[in-house]
Amino acid sequence: MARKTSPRVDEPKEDEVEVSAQKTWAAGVPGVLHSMGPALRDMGVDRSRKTLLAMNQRDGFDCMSCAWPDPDHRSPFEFCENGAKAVTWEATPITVDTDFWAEHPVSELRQQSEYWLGQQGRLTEPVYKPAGEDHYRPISWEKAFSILGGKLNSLASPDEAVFYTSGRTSNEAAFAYQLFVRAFGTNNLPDCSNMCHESTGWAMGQTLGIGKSTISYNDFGKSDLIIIMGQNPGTNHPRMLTALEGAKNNGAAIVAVNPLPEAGLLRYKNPQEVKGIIGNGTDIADQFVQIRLGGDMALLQAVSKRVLEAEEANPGTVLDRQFIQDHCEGLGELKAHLARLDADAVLQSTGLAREEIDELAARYLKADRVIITWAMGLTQQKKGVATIKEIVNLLLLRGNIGKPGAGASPIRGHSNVQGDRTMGIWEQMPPVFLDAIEKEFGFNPPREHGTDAVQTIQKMRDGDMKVFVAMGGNLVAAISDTHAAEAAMENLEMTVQISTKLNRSHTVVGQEALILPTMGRTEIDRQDSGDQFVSVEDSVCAVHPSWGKVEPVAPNLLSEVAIVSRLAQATVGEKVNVDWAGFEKNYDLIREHISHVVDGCENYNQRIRQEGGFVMANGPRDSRTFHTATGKAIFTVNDLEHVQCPPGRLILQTMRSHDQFNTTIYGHNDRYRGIKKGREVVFVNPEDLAALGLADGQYVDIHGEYMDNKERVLRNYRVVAYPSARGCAAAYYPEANVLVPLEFVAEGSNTPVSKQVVVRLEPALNNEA
Ligand SMILES: Nc1nc2c(c(=O)[nH]1)N[C@H]1C(S)=C(S)[C@@H](COP(=O)(O)OP(=O)(O)OC[C@H]3O[C@@H](n4cnc5c(=O)[nH]c(N)nc54)[C@H](O)[C@@H]3O)O[C@H]1N2
Ligand SMILES: Nc1nc2c(c(=O)[nH]1)N[C@H]1C(S)=C(S)[C@@H](COP(=O)(O)OP(=O)(O)OC[C@H]3O[C@@H](n4cnc5c(=O)[nH]c(N)nc54)[C@H](O)[C@@H]3O)O[C@H]1N2
Ligand SMILES: [Mo]
Repeated sequence: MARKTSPRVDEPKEDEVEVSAQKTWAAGVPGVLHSMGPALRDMGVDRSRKTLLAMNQRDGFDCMSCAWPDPDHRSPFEFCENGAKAVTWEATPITVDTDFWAEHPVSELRQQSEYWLGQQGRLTEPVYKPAGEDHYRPISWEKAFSILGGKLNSLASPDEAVFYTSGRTSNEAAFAYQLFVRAFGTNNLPDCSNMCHESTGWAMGQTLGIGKSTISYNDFGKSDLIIIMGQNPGTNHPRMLTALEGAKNNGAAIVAVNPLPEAGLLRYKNPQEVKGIIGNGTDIADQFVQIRLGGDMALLQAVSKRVLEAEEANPGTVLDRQFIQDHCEGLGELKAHLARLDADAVLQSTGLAREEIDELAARYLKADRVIITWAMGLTQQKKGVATIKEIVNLLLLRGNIGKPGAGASPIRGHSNVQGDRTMGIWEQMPPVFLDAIEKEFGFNPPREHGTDAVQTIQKMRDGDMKVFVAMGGNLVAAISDTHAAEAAMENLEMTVQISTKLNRSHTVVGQEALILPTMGRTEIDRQDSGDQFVSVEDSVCAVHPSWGKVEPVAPNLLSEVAIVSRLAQATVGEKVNVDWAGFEKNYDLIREHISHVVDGCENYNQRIRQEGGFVMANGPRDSRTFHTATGKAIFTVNDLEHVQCPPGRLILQTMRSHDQFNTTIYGHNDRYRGIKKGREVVFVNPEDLAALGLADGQYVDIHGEYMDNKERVLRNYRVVAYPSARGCAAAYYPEANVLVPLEFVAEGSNTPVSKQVVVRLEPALNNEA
């Protein structure tokens, strides 16, 4: 198929980066214009209208950019600038044509940037790279499945294969995929969640009995105080700003805890309201707590301690004693532990003044209904699990779980990462789930835990893995320690990517490699029984259908469900009693099985068809029921640990710019932070620069420092003087993954510690002033 338009790859040169003052507000008219521009340019009016106006509507598709929930009353423009970018990126009519593969050897593609790869357009046909060759070549679907099925069946053990999932995959595709993988015989089902909210899952699971948000969308409007920790909603969950503005209008106070003064946290101009268009917008944060990287655990302990002291001063007036008595355990231990909290260690760890902590505590004490939200700033910390347990401690003290306007709310990343987990994409699914599979399908799934993302790379490195299959995503770029991860991938016999577009993981390959192109969520999914919808679960456990709206970009594309169904037939065939072919014909059949297997999804086919779908049951939220070992919510004791940063070093976080979706680079600007035409920048506080003898605009090499003493370095980064917390620097992910050691993981969740890398900046070798 010929390309409809040639790709536009306007990549800036390294030294073109322009830096201007950071913005103090987010969205507003420029947000809307920025969102429509690329869509109209790349897709034309008709495709833009069909996609943008169908986003997040009841009969449309679920936006694939993030897992932010939808309000009951939706605006006709229920999308944001970054959602529009995600849709434009997927629904582009530009395609990779057949000649492309002969023109570009894999070794050449490997030298290209993520941006360039994404700009080549949508993948349209299966391609195969045989061992010993440097080119992919187009092949038929039948051939592709027979190569992969044959390879999988030739392995000495099913555990020599690993099946990764990224979080865009629908519930239907995810359920079918994990079923196939378990029927094949392994629990090696790592996912992007391992690098994302895994710390949340563990912390909330152990203390509240469920790893999901305990609020629903409408709770934002009922809250007195919303504390946003380690999250940049202006860029990563822009529609959250509308909910925050609504909460403010209802009288809520908002506190932002972040080392960076992120634009969306400070001020918001709602593009859907007149005052957002012509006025100054709404001030969002009432208090900005500029914390040091990794200081949140100390802050939360200090606030809880103040709450307990207030109770001691005025017994019976501060704690929710009834709630604690009926529903919680462990308060005595927490009290004893916090009594010993070292106030100096808190100040050192947080970098805050005592008064700032007092102010936050006073706000917490004044509020009857408190929500705490968080994202990667907390989960990707060495003490991420413990920090989130401290959020639970603080909320439990005043009964802020399971009442209107209150709760613990992790804000998920990928649009269906939560649903994928619900459907069984996890290397450690509990026995009840595996029992239900056995009962439904009559085969005994493996019981031994599989490997998570980090363990997967380690096993590849050690030669214990042979085949890697990815349902979406870009693991080699997303995981820590890029060079180690690349070497591990290249150590494999076969790598397989099921994807919409090219990325780095298609270029760092095993001896043999396959690319299986798939349809995206925007596209009409026609099967034998008619047009199919799929379903997804958002951050607050609402499950709803998603209908594709535009013609698939190429006739030869298969849906994710179809790919899984055919791969299963080619691999496990009749060995298990599953109607794989039927799955592809009618997704209702998959949903019927989901009803029987997945707890909380009873009558799935019927409930998903109700207006707006349905909300998954949630013990803490609905009835203050806690499915922990003891049936109680648990106060936990967590030993404070301070991030150690030797003199002359900085702690570096790796984060997203405004122009990217994870490893997908839409462009080279980071509008709110004042960066244009470049990503190779490192943000440093001006006083730190002075102390280090460095200057704004200077080029430096960033050296990672870790106890293994391996050289990890990013060369030639432009220093940007930026009002970050003292001692804390920032650079963009995925590039900065080069600096994050594979073995440096969060305690208890094995998530790479992407927000706490000790680095040394040195004047760039090849660019000295
Ligand atoms: N447009 C767009 N939307 C996205 C994504 C995207 O890439 N682009 N990615 C999606 C995914 S998968 C995810 S998981 C989410 C990610 O959403 P975020 O978690 O907002 O993503 P990050 O850019 O990693 O931002 C982390 C934020 O935490 C702060 N932070 C870092 N370390 C600390 C710390 O120690 N303490 C505190 N209090 N704050 C800290 C940073 O300054 C930054 O504001 O977004 C989702 N939505
Ligand atoms: N240093 C550092 N590392 C991080 C993070 C960080 O903050 N710092 N964040 C971590 C987080 S939170 C996450 S979630 C991971 C993300 O890790 P991944 O989920 O693995 O990465 P993505 O970049 O989201 O994957 C993008 C690719 O998915 C494919 N794709 C897009 N849509 C579809 C679809 O509908 N179907 C299929 N089959 N494929 C599709 C496209 O080929 C695209 O190139 O990265 C993690 N890595
Ligand atoms: Mo994520």
